[in-house]
Amino acid sequence: MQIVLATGNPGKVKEFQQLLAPTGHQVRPQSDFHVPEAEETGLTFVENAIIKARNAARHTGLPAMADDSGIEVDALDGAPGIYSARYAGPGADARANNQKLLEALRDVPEDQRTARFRCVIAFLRHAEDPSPVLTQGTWTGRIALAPAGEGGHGYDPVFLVPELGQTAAEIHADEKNRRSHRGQALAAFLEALRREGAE
Ligand code: ITT
Repeated sequence: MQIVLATGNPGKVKEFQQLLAPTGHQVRPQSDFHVPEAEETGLTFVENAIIKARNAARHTGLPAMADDSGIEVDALDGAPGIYSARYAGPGADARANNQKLLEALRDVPEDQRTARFRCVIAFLRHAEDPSPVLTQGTWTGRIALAPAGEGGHGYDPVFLVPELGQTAAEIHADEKNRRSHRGQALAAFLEALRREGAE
């Protein structure tokens, strides 16, 4: 099946392509179709994922999937959450977001720096699909005291995987995909598609 991937984030595109490579699905980023970015006006990951997938389905006439994700930090009452991409302001880059997060946690001791990545995937068979497929994944860890690693994207350099003692930017991409919120949400999505095909 040809599916449009409704994201403008190259880090997500790379991970989706790695994760979907062994499947038969042909997933093409929305930039291939010149889809304009949707405004994320939702108040939840679910709402924003649906908004983005619907926008791409509308502009292409093809089935579309979107990922809305972010990081929730317990010491900040779950912030930045759905606002993760724009934590340090509109158009902020990853470095600025990470710096702001480390600053906000400056006085928070290691054992209280717990956090989790969340990812919701929405899939719409067509723009007016009344029952989108929705799946989600969570990845629990801690915010590091300082950034480390060159891999990944976004908050990966400050997201410590406690079992490995390394940040998400220090581990191999395959290792991240096996553990990550996105990997889990995508595995659940592929399972839902398989079940739908079987029905
Ligand atoms: P699209 O909306 O175009 O998909 P975006 O980057 O704006 O791109 P979101 O609104 O879903 O996407 O924001 C998610 C932010 O959460 C993203 O910009 C990262 O900063 C962070 N994030 C999500 N998944 C991540 C991951 O696997 N590693 C590091 N940071 C991640």
